[in-house]
Amino acid sequence: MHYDARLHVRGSSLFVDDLPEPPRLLHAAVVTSPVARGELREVDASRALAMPGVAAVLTADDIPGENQIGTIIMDEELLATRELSYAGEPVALVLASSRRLSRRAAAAVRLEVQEERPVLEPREAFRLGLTVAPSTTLAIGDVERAFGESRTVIEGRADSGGQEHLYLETQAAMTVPGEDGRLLVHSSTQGPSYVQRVTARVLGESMTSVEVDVGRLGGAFGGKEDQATPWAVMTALGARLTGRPVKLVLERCEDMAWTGKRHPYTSDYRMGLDAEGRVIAWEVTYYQDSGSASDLSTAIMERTLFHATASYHVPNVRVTGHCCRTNRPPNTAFRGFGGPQAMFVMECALADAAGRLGVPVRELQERNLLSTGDLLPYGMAYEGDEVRRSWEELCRLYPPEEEAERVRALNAADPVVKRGTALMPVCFGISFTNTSMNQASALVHVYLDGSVGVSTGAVEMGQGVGSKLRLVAARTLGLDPSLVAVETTNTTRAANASPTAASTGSDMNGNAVRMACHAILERLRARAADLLGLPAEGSEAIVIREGAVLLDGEPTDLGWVELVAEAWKSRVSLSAQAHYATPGIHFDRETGRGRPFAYHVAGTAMVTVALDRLRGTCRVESVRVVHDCGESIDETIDRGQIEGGLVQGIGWMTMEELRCDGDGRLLSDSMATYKVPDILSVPEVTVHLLAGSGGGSGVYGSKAVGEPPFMYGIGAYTALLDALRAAGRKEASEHVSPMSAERLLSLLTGEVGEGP
Ligand code: LUZ
Ligand code: MOS
Repeated sequence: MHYDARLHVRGSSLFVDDLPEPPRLLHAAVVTSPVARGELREVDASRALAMPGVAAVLTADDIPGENQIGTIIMDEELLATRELSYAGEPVALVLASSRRLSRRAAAAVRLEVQEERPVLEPREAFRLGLTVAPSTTLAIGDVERAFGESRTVIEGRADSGGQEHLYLETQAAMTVPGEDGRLLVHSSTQGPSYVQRVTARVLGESMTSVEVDVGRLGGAFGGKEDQATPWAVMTALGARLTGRPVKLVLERCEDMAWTGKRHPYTSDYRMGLDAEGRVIAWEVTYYQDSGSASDLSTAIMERTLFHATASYHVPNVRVTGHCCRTNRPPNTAFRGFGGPQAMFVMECALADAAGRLGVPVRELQERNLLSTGDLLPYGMAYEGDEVRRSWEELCRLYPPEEEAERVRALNAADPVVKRGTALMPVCFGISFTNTSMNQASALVHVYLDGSVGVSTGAVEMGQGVGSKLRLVAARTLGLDPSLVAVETTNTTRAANASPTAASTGSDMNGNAVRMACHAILERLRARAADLLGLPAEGSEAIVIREGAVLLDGEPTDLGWVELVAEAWKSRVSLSAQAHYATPGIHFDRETGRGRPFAYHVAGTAMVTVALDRLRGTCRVESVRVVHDCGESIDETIDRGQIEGGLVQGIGWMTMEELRCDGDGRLLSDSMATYKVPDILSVPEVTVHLLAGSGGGSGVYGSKAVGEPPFMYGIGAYTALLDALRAAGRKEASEHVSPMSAERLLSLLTGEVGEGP
């Protein structure tokens, strides 16, 4: 079970804002740009500084080091100097004795700004030559020839909207100065080492003067991979310049308005099919709304290109991605990281093609599913068989013809509610696409009472990585999990760690924990052999199970605690550090060829929806899933990830709609104006774990689970297309998600909606 659940249900888990407040604490508030685009002429803080209790107002001029928070491309200032590029861009930091005073003082800082016309549409940005990086293309086969040989060619456009992360805990950080200039930064971040590095850069100091500690996060979903950093750096800057502790916790509306989201995409596609319905040519141009700075946009576009063919085999592909610079907050990582946007386009095109050919979508899908050995557009062969096996297993459990028949019968009997059903296969590559990031470390201590402390770079954000690491340590050492404690994530115990992201947290950190525990175990077994009077090779026959030391499977007089004490007496180290690097992966960006992923995770969902043709409302009634977890480390946690992911995906596809006004200010900046799935909108979900799959380089044969289930949500969109057909709506050549109630109603009434 999720180890933290005990704490969460009692309200006793500590998040950044729950940490004891040190004396002389200053509360920070951020003054941000009121315009989406413009020039900053002057910052007048005099009225704020005159308020009793206001300690300082800091601007870019106060930064001792580099005013730069970029990760991949160095194009983002911590505090704006002159150019303002989105509404909500940080300009100044106000430090005051209370949270409320900090906000009042921030409102009293006067900015003199020359407003300019913002660019808010990615296609417009591209036309104007505004991009955050050069465009990239991935190609395989001969796409022009394949179009020439195609029997059917369809073309279209598919737009998917952005998505607010809506982590329960908003962005938060607190920095406490220590002795000799050292800073301790508590941050709600997925990437403690990023926070450490950027803090040192901005302060112009060494990384050794910054210690970052992370207990747990109240959710992240990618929104704290990169974008927890600026807020943490601001508290460190404030602490450095005032010598006092500084805390910054964003209000919900601040967080929603100022931080980046899932990238909206607008894409043009062309698909060629042969006479048998095989997709033989696939061409897409993706226009990504990157926002005003690059952030992780280029990495996200890379994952989009890699997932251009989704769960299908297409021999001739040419896909191009443009990362378009708009005057919106820099968009960022979000569960799926560009994969969902790519898969959405593919599923839209298949739905179009099926409509054109007059065959059920599932027939086209099935014909084109990836088989073992099929080449993916980045030159790696698909090595698994779970795409087809999960599809077949789902169809065995829930024959789709029967579901289609059931839906037809219901639709015939009901003039108002029209149901629709769709299958959604998912195939998602596991590893950071940037090969270098696929490394992790663990530090394990066995204490003299036999208990075990585990530190890694993995961040617990609710996903249960801590629980999994605990099970891995217990399993490797042959102990009960109650003996194992997972420590906070701290840059002094796990250095240069990759962010906990890309679904790799348990795989990589788990493997590092396994290696470190194994090293200690080897020493203990050698010591046990000695104590039992065996020759050195005798340790082979020794096993520790449930805290007992077994010889050839038989109990001995030696127990775990005794063995640990004996090892210490003879001065054997009871600690180990291990480093894990995912084996066998590489990618050449010049040629677009390699083996970027350790493996793929696959599964298939059947989604059935009910559409009210008078009200435009829809309900996702059921989702049945066959999903591959490999040999699950913890089935309860994995099922939680599958259910949570697919509900979040359904939200993205059917209700979550970001709106901003014509000046680029976010209108949907609260829970009253931004609709997310709630407990009442959760469908009946049945999850079957696919049996008998291997091939995961996850720890102990398990597979990554965080992101892949998100994309089952796309099935809600295609099921709605099916329901719309039943409601008599003609095919449209443009696809727009989310299929919000407003959009559904405008489609049903034939009026042109406003679009997201
Ligand atoms: N983060 C990242 C990710 O930096 N690289 C990736 O490939 C990735 N994939 C998924 C989620 N986060
Ligand atoms: Mo992520 S989108 O794995 O931070």
